[in-house]
Amino acid sequence: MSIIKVCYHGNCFDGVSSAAVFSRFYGEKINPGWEYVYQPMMHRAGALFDDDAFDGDENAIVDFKYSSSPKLTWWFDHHKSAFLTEEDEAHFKADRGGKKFLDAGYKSCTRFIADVAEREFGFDPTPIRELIHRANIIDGALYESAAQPVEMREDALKLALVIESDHDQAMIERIIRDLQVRSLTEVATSPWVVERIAPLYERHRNAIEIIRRNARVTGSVAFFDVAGEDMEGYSKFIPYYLFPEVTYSVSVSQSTFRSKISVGSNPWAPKPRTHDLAAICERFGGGGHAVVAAISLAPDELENARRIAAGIVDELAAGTPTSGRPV
Ligand SMILES: [Mn+2]
Repeated sequence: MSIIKVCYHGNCFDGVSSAAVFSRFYGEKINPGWEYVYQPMMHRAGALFDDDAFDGDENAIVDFKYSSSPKLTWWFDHHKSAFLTEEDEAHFKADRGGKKFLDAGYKSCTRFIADVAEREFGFDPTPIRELIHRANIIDGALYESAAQPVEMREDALKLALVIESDHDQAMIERIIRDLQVRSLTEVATSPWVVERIAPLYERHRNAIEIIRRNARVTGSVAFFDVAGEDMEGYSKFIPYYLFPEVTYSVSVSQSTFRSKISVGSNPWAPKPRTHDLAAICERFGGGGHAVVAAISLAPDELENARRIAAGIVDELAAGTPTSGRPV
């Protein structure tokens, strides 16, 4: 049987939803009956794609950076920093295959895929509208308040918690497959999802306390260094729940595969954002969206990460936006 390999942004609700929507579209409109193989992609220092990532008969990347590999068949992304290099960007712009798509104006890659598939390939997204709508709210941070994602009362948000912090790849794949054929609520309330929630929710409550203890506010910036704490995949809205007056948050964290600087902006801030956070992070090899971005360094580069984070805190706290050009 032929294989469609789907590489998606791992531990991300939009990445998982994108994989589900792409798969449903692919099975209905492109190659029915092909076998799906899924691989999560994570941002890290250096090369993002291993040679063996594109080992399907066709290969797709959704909600993640571009690759100029000749083996890549499909690509959908909505990130402002979609390319690792200028060569990759030129390669994409020269492509005339009609299967690679970028639009940084979209709040979620999930909706982007659904819209392109409907417009260009006659795909009917009606049965998965709820998923598309939810992914747009979650990835676009279109919540009423910071309390909504942090207090996590809705089933879809509990499913997002599982997707963002559980590392059981077989279970995440089951979610991707189920989201193609069952309603979001049904998937979110499946016993095999529900049983994962309690320990992750406990960890989430703990993350709130760790951030409360470690954060210091400078002007309109909340900064916290949580290297050494078990904090991978913590909710990016926690700082705005704790410090609703800030405009930005900057943090340093560390895991087995990276030291990470996260830079975000408060969607409910009394003082609006004035800086392009993707441009700031691109200066240090990172990227993302204007409203939220990150830099990944090697795991042993923690001190360097701390230095970069301190510089970004100063820049954001000073208030005047600087250019996105390298300094
Ligand atoms: Mn996304």
